[in-house]
Amino acid sequence: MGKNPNDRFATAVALRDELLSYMGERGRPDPGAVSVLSPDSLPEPPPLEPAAGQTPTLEAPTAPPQSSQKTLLVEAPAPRPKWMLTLTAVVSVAVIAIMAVFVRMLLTPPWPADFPQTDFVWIAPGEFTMGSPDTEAGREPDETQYRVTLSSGYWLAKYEVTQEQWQAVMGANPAIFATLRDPKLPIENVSWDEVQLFIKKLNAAEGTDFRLPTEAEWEYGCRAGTSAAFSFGEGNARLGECAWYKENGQTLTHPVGTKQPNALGLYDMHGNVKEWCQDWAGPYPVGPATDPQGPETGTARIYRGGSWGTDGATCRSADRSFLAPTKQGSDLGFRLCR
Ligand SMILES: [Ca+2]
Ligand SMILES: [Ca+2]
Repeated sequence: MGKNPNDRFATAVALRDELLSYMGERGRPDPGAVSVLSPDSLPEPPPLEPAAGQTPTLEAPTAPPQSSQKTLLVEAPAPRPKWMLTLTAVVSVAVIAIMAVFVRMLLTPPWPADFPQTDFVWIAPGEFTMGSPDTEAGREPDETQYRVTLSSGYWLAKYEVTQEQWQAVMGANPAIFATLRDPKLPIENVSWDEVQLFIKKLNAAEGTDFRLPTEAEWEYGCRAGTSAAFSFGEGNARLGECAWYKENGQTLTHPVGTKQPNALGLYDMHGNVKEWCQDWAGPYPVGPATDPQGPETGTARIYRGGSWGTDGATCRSADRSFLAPTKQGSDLGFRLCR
């Protein structure tokens, strides 16, 4: 009599397992030799024939390889998840961006990349008589002379700050004469308070210490060692060569540096636009002073030098004027100091 069907099935399974085990041993490469095999030289895996009536079993793709390097070489790597590809792309872009910023920092000139280069003149420490003598034509009572010592040297800009420089820092051009579309025109129509914002922003971007000159620093630079009404001498005879003022200004600003400079190489100290200084307005000290800064407080700030709209007398080295720090004018700008 035949065996119980269950017993026969069990026997068949045992035989199959033994066969599979045997074939597995034969087909498995010697672990010691695997490392020198190239994928081409690897033997084909032995075919596994399912036993009759059995459904072939498939290993789950994520099951860890049984032996090894052979499996690693033959199997295609599992595709990376999408999130990993996205993360890789994001990290790559970030790294490139950081490198670009770093390279830009290395190549950046001392001004912002789009800030036109400007020049400064070194003014050495020294002494001078500030104000004007009673005999000077056009003088006013607030110009009482006194002796000033400037104990430190400083850099004073050769030119008035231009519209393009203001635009580069502030992103806008508020000048009344912006309509003339010449970037070398001096900036005007900016209040003392707005000038402070410009300087603060420029210094924050550049790590510099630009500021407005004090009134004493301005006059010392304007005089360039002279004591006459103008840096080129007395009288208005040469004023037209050295300044844009009421007689030649045509009621407009003009590109900076287009008249003769003074002996220090400073342009437009007389005329073109008036120039804000640091000091609050007030009377001069009585007696000599070192590094005068003006009154500690006040309601108006000093400006100097006359403009395209003023007469010659207002362009004198000693002339003083003042205005509330919130006010602007189409003939009022500034130059930088540091
Ligand atoms: Ca000027
Ligand atoms: Ca005056």
